[in-house]
Amino acid sequence: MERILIARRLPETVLDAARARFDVTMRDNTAPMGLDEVVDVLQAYDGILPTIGDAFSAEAFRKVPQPRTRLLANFGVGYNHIDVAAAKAAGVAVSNTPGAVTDATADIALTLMLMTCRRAGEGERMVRAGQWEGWHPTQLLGLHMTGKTVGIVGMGRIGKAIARRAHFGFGMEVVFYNRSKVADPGMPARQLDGLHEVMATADVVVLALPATAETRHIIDAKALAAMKPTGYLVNIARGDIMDEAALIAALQEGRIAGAGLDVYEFEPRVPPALIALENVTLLPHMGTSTHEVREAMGMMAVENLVAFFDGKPLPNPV
Ligand code: 8YV
Repeated sequence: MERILIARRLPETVLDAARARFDVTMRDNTAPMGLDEVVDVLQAYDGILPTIGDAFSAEAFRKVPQPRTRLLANFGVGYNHIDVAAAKAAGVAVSNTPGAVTDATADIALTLMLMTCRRAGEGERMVRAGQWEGWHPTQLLGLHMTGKTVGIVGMGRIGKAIARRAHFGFGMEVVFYNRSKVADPGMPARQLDGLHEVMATADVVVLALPATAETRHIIDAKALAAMKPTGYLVNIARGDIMDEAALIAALQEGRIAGAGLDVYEFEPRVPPALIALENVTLLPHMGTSTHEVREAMGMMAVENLVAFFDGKPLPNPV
């Protein structure tokens, strides 16, 4: 029976499914695995179900060029904590959990859009602080999303799901940037040529790109400078696609209206400068945090492990 490491506590149904087929060790620790631990586990387990932050870097594979591990069945669609080329060179396959995360992540994008445009965080803080002195017509006025333009950066599964919600739910016009041509966005939407064109056209820009070497800091000072001063930025993807220092500067100088963030460049470190800003909504990476979705992600990762060790094709290869 293959030895499998599950890198965090997962829902019981997922653990049961894994235990029915494998010799499972569950790592009961919420912190990511650092380099030393990764080096150890690559030598000790046939399969690993890792997740965000676990350091499966090129350095780890340099230290363990012939690992016992043959599959990293990642829990999550994003796998920027795994150096896939280095893993493959060491004979380690990688899978992820697309599809399972799409709707919940799109929902968090809409949550952040609404919370930020409608100043819901500010309002809640006011009530909790006992500072609400009663309704008046010019209190906490925000942006009416209905009829405005949303600019989606990265029109993959999640980008399309956000666009659908924004268009059909809020009557928003959709423009988007995507590296390759998107033949069927699934709703009325205009693909613009350049990233900066989307940043400049949208009232609300939503980042839905994977983190890769090419997308690192794609949202830099120049991209932010293209935005309308009344524009809002929402990031539900990965923190390092955005130059966080440049975003903070743009917010502090009032060059954009606000931001809604679920992810951070140096997660879980959230810069005090962001926390100090009223016009920013800050969530602790909650894109997929529902019972159903975490269960579905876990089941998908386990299905990849089972298929792989049964000698079948990986359902979700990376
Ligand atoms: C996960 C995510 O919860 O799927 C992803 O890429 O960002 C989140 O939904 C987290 O990354 C665990 O891997």
